[in-house]
Amino acid sequence: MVTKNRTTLQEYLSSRSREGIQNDGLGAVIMAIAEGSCQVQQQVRQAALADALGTTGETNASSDVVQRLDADSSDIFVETLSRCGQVAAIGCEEKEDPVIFAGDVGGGYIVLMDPLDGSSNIDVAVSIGSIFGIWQKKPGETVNDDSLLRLGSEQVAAAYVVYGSSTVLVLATENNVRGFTLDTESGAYALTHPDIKIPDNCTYYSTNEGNIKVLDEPTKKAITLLRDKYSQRYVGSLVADFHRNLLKGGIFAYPADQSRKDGRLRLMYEANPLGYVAEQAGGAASSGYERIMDIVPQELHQKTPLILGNKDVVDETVAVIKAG
Ligand code: FBP
Repeated sequence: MVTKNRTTLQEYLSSRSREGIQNDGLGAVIMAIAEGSCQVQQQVRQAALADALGTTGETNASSDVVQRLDADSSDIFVETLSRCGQVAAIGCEEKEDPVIFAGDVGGGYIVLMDPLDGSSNIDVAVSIGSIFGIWQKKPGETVNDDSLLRLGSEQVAAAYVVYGSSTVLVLATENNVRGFTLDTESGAYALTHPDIKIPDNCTYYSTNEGNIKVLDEPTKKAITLLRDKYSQRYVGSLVADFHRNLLKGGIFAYPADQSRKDGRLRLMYEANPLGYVAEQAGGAASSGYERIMDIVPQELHQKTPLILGNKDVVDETVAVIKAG
């Protein structure tokens, strides 16, 4: 078993709660995410064989067509998170309304999730992922729909999973980002990336160049500057593009454009969690106008432009956009 000499995710979380760094409840939420992702990665890898590809024929709150695996992944994570007994509410890309666990069923955490990110890549065997933002319920709070509209800066943890050539779970807590790779033999996640810091040098820029024709002039100028300085990589799955750039140095940009004034990506379960990971790893996340973590949310499924990655390059890009 390749995990033999490695710390497993469970061992890592147990040691943190033993050291009093983090309470057990958060550890249980992370393990519920890990358990769900094991089921999802299995479904993703077997989907064509099980005739589980294709769409449900429905659209979600963002008017995206829901893939069958989107819906299955959502059900899987809602089940594992509710069963862990530590979650008070879940906000999900594929569900119009929050799932709220009242009374003693509900625990102390609020989870916002994109259960399967990169929908356009699901049927073509390209890397996809799952994204989670984790907030702590306010003391004595009776959770309702508004309880999910929290500032990104109030997150206590964030995590994402990449289903690529390997399955990797990245967990961020305050000033601490680690990566765990799934050992498909033992079914356990093992520590493979002990202390992730975004490299000083930016190597890649990731953006859909096909949108350049619908960008305003300042944003077009900003993207052109990135093109002149860095090598392009764009998978079309936010998680996969972000993960590469986090490990190798890079910037991801999905700015606003003429038809999408708020961009394409969602604040609560895409921009906030990955922005939190980026910041804990020494990077930055902006809408092009303000820090993502400072955006006061109005709606569960609201969108935001997103510029994410090496801090100095994010700041430069934002300065060009703001300069008008
Ligand atoms: P979902 O798949 O979760 O809806 O996420 C949106 C997304 O697929 C991102 O993963 C990706 O970065 C972006 O849209 C790709 O958009 P486009 O196809 O316009 O480049």
